[in-house]
Amino acid sequence: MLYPKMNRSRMVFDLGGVWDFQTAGADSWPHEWAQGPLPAPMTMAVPASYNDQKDDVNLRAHYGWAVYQRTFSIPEQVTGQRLWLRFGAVTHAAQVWIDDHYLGEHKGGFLPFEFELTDYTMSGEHRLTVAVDNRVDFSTLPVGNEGGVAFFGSDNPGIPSIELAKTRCRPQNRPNFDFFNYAGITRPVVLYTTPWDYIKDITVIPGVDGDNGIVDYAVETRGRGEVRVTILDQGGRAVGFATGAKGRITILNAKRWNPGAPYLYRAEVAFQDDDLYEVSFGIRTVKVEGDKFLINGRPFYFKGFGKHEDSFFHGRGLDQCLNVKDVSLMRWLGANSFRTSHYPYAEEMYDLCDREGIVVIDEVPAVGINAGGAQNPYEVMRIKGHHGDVIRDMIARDKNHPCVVMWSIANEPDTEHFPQAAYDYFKPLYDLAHACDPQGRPVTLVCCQNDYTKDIITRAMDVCCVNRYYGWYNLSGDLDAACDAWNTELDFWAGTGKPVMVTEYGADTYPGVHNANGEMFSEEYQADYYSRINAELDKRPFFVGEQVWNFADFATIQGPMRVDGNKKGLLTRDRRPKLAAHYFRKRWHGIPDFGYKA
Ligand code: GCB
Repeated sequence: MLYPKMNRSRMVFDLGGVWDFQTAGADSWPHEWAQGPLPAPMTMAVPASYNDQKDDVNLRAHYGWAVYQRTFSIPEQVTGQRLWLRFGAVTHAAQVWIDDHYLGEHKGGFLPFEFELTDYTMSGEHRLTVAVDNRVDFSTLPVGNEGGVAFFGSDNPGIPSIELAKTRCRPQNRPNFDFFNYAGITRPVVLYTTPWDYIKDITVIPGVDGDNGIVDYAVETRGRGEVRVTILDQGGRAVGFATGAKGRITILNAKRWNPGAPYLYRAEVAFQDDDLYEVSFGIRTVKVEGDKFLINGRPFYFKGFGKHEDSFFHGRGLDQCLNVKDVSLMRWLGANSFRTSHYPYAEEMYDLCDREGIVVIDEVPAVGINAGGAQNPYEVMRIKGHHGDVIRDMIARDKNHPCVVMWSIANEPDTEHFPQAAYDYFKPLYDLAHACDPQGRPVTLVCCQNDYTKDIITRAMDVCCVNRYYGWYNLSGDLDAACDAWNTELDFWAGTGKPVMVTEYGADTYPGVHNANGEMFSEEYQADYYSRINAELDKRPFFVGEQVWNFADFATIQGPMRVDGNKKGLLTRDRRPKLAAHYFRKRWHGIPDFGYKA
């Protein structure tokens, strides 16, 4: 799906601002609210998560539907054009009405969707109503626990007072994942126009032929007519041209897009004399060869993070200033990459990473496919169809970004207790991801700390990505034992002949806690933990990357496992470096992007 852009054939109108908002019931919302102004609205900023915008525990812990509303009028200049209403993301499900017309619904909280409004472009004021459902359960991605009953902490089954109290708890979301379940209209809402006959999609497949760049392209249009494609370099000079909806263009002596040294070309697509759209792309290749991860034919080493879209007040709402700051901090740290744990991020972030040369592992919101071995998640969870949809939609959205070098189809599913079921579930999704990607990027699944000898799906991926907490959740506080465990496990992965990387390892660290003995939760422990483990990872030639957990501290549900959120950040939630950030800064500036393990 193309990102809305303004140019001489298209207009974009931002519907962001302060909307009316009202919470509704757990299972439904009164549809008559769409027929007029909300009965008792409060103000709410869009885009942003709603949870932290007011000082109200009922809003933070709200379970179920909430309704947003605003009015707008459509400028007369759009007459004769098609008009579209597009949402960057609404978490987790949305029902949309314009005036008295129901436009439709969308499931999934992290990908864009749109409706054509052309038939409703009459003059006067329009009322837009967006109902939002934040509930997660066995049918959603990310996965929540069934029932929506509040009870956090260790379960003590059988104690009468607790059992009785549980039945009286008010319903709450029980996410099966470790980040706060922020919800709302979290990304931009826009109206945009296209001409009647218009460009629907553009696919760019870069390649190389010696010093030259090859651009295979495909343009999907509505209506018939001529397609003309001009390639512009960064200085705006035309360096290639073709006509036709599909074709190949050669760029002589093309400059490569490289991590840390990006170069972007633009494909300017014209359709008849009507529509125009410009897409940025980079000339770069990505390939797994043996146990190496190659970008532009050279062995790349991932230095970076698992991240979250998470910040004070905004929750998971788009914050461009924060994104720019985060990328700046990545460079300050000498990092070159991150994973969009645990959901596709806002499109604006990928544009930024294209421009800044930051490498991205792009992940679908498939987190929580794990019932701790008690149940077979592949039987009890009703997610397979939706899982395929989010893979398809994420790749369709992000396929042209040079920053994206790999797709992650899940985080920490159960691959140990039901290994064959996991294989049967994920192998078709792995094949689907490959089939969807015109650029043929590698595909992975990020595996949980478990009995890796039983897991048969992780080793079937193009890159084996492992999340490991030796020295934290296991062998807690004993770094000798943690290094020992890592080495035993690395001997196992060496036998797969594949590239292996760590996509999560870390230690909760409360900023300001210091300890001469380097004990857990202190800043010293976090720094020692990483320096000891990295020394072991460095010895393994097939080990292609280290992504720490996490870039910054982030919000989670309250419970006895978390002190004001997850504190495994190298940075605090307000982006101040902990001791370990200084350790990594020194380390990563000394590790080249390419050839570290050559
Ligand atoms: C994990 C999860 C991540 C958690 C992290 C932790 O394995 O993938 O979502 O936040 O561990 O800190 O426990």
